Amino acid sequence: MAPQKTTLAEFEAIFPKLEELLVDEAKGINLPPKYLEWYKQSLETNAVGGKCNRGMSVPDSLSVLLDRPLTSDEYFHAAALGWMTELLQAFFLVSDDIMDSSITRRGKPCWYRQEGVGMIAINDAFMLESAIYQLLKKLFRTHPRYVDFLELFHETSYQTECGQLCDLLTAPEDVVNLDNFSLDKYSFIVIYKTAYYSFYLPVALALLQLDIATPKNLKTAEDILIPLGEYFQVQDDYLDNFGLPEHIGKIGTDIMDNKCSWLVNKALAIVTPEQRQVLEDNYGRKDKTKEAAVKKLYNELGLEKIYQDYEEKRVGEIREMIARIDESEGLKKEVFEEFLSKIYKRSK
Ligand code: GPP
Ligand code: MG
Ligand code: MG
Ligand code: MG
Repeated sequence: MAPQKTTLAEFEAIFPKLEELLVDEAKGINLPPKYLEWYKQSLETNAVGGKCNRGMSVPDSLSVLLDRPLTSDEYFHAAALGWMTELLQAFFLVSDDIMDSSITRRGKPCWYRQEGVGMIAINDAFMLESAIYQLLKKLFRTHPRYVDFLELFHETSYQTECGQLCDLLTAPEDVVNLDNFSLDKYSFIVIYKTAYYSFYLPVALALLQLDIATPKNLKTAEDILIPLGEYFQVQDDYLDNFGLPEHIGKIGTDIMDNKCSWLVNKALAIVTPEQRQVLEDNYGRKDKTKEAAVKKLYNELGLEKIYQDYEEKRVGEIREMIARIDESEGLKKEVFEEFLSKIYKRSK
């Protein structure tokens, strides 16, 4: 029998069961009932409502690896791991939106900007992270790879935090220094802040669930998923400027936030001295008119076309890497083909 792909509706249907486990745990320590509601609200607003590509890729990968549809128990456990990935992402995004002074997320005001939330969002972010370990303990305590699951979540968090650190330090609010940016730094930032948790983590989780996370399989997964994740973040940077807020569910802030974005790096590589001066004078300032001047320069430089060429070239290279995969220890090329087809030419 062939593998079966999960739908967002099926995946979302698992969430209430996990939420119940989490709420029971908080009830167990007598968290006042009104505050249980706060916790539920934070879980529902921040973990649910996204595309769930990361989360759904755990059951999808599992089904491809087994080459058949999942039993309901396999699906439940894979979806639970998927939701832990989404909780990790929720923890990151709630925090990231504060650090980036972002306005909207998934078409709504960022959590910290919602009525009555403010800096309580920081504690809510911590609790979203704790929820991962609560669920892991409740559902995987007896799995032979329990310790590896724990280490994987810890390691992935550390990697993402290192990427975020580099992202933030490369983009100070008060000093704009274009010499700080480079494509090498860019690669470090995006591989660590995005690729590990978004791409490597879900596949490593599926491999662990099946207990086929051999060193060789993990290495192969990493060798392909990290470039794939890097490409994904280049898309995110491209869409920050060229995407439609209605599509991406957020308003781009990279120019005003002084970000070491793929676009500014590409611009710096081709600007004339006059154009560089435009960047010097306008990049990284919290001023809509200055932001517009940078956007205009990006158009003049033809960054849209440069991006499209990059996309074609990179996707071709990734396809070649996938074609060379050794499947002898239970890994399947199709796991990676699925990822690639989901993100190729995305507009959101
Ligand atoms: C998103 O990058 C970054 C993360 C999700 C990692 C955050 C890590 C922490 C340790 C908090 P981004 O700021 O470019 O994303 P977006 O454009 O969605 O805000
Ligand atoms: Mg951000
Ligand atoms: Mg950020
Ligand atoms: Mg972005």
